[in-house]
Amino acid sequence: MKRIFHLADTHIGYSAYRKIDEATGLNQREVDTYEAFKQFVDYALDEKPDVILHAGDMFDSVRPTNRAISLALTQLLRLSEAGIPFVVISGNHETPRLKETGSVFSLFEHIPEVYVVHRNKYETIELDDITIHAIPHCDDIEGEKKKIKVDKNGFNLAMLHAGIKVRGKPVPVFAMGDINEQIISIDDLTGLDYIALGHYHRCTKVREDAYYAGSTERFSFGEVSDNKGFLEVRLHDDGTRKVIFHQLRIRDMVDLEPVVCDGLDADGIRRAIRTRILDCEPDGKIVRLRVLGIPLHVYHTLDFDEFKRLTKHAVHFEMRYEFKREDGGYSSASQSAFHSLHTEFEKFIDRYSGIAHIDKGRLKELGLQYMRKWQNEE
Ligand SMILES: [Mn+2]
Repeated sequence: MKRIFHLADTHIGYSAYRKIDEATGLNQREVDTYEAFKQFVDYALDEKPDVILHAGDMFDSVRPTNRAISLALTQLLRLSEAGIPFVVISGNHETPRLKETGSVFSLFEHIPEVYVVHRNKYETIELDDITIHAIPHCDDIEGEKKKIKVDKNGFNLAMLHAGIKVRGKPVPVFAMGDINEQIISIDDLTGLDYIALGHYHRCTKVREDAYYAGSTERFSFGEVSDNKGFLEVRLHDDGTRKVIFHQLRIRDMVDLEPVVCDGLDADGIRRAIRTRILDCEPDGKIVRLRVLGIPLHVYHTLDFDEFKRLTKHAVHFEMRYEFKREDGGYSSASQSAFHSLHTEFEKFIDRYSGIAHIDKGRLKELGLQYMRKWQNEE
């Protein structure tokens, strides 16, 4: 029997919101990604799997900070010293657009038991009777895939970082909407014992032999209902397999039940908002509260200072107010406890009316992605 730990999308070095971790003085969300990875490594050291597969986006950006690199290095050395092989492919977040930029992964190449695959092409790694067919994020994933030759002696594993389209469905089903993501099919990948996928952030069984491990943290409210963790894959000698999800303990993210203002008077609305805030015990959490159909005159009577005071120990508390328009529809403006550039940008897009032909959700997503990238490169 072989035991494989499969994880992906740790996005080490990600940061968001303005909350600072008091112990380290660092961005709280950055610390959270470090903690999640460390927690995984602690678990691996206790359980000693035969191999660990990291299916890409280990780092959040092409140029992680020295701190992010140092954190990753420390954890990889712990695994290396314990003799646990660690194989990682580069994902779309950490693959440079220009080859001259060089990959951060080249720093890890000389660590015993650590195998990094980042050269824009398919590579194989042999570990005793396990063959790992690894394809990093690259220009021609479809072409590289064709090079996979399954060796019938021993176990064959594949690693890929991409969105997957499913036969018979017109739209890519497992995609993130990143500008540079690759969307592929895995219909032609057969005869492997297991395919470890990265990129899609929700842990998902795509096929009997192919899974996304999902990310190890929640990176947007779109992931609010996901459990995060990694997969343990047990491959038995008789060809059967068992896949077990292990959940990591990570920061709470809550999208509260919206306050619906219809039928409430001004007092009722103020009380409802206050109750929602207090009931969710926001300290240390990432929270969003939507207030739907609030009349403008009531909005102007809200005690924003009080809301700020009640939510000041949250890692992030986002209030989104949607106003009732004359025609019965909603127009939204969000008031965040923290007016970050991100929030201001989202508010601007929400309010801007000259772009009816543009998908605002998609525009926001792209804009936020660029901002994160600039932030990381600074
Ligand atoms: Mn990705």
